[in-house]
Amino acid sequence: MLYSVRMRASKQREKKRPGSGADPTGNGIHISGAEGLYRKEEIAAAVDGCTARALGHSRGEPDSIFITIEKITEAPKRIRTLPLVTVRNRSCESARRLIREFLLNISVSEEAIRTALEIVSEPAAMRGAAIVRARSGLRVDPDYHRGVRVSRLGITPRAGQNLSRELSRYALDCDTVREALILASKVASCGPVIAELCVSDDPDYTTGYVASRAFGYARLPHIKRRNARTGGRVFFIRENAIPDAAISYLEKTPVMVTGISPCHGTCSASEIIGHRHL
Ligand code: WAQ
Ligand code: MG
Repeated sequence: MLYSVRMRASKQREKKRPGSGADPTGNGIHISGAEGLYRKEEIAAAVDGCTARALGHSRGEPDSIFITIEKITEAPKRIRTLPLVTVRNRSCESARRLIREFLLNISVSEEAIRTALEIVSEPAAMRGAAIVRARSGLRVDPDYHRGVRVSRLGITPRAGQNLSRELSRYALDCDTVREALILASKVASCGPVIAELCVSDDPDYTTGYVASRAFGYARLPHIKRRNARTGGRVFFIRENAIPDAAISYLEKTPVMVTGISPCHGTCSASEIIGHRHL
């Protein structure tokens, strides 16, 4: 039997003026979140890990930490991670160009890319992701302040060990990379999703990624400037997809990573795009 353990930590606005600024929902400013699927005997350690993370976060000290533990009755869908690669990039300006290059190549429109870049350039208040139609660029998730939170995802201990081994070849075996790759792999396993763009909301984490089934998980260094409080995630869905079906899958369907695809070092964008599926 598996349990979903998820955490969200938030703080109230510092200068309180009701109804103004970055906290229109009254739910507080998002600090950090986490989710995983665990066996019963793993829950205590998972909760400890969530608490430590919430209390030690670079976005600030939370006023409240919510940890939710739910029994999962459905057998999780088993997936592999996306192949991982790092894109050669030296500046924020060229990162934008590379994002466009990747996304245009898989038929995400200029319009949709513009919408997405605006979303991830906002000071991050969302704790979830925006869903944007890949041609019209229309944003379709129902709650703009919250976004859609991908949940009920995990990795088996064995696959976790294999992933650590792969990532450590490139000195990338840390929670941030592991969790982002697991999340992106669930998102990519959602049929209507064509691609994802992610910029961390952590002020000191400047690497983001573009991901898709076509070219895998492509890490982009210098996707934002150091100390910027911007960040966010955007999932591009097929123009005619039904958003509710995708949202329900992303939020509710349990997905477990049971296999690891190869990880690669640094490559140029054209090498990655030219070798679709790596
Ligand atoms: N579901 C949907 N959106 C989420 C989730 C989730 N479970 N968790 C975070 N987000 C959104 C939310 O808007 C955050 O503001 C934004 O993503 C960034 O979240 O290979 O650290 O946890 O070096 O700050 C990517 C690169 C790091 C890792 C991503 O994201 C690498 C990261 P963060
Ligand atoms: Mg963060």
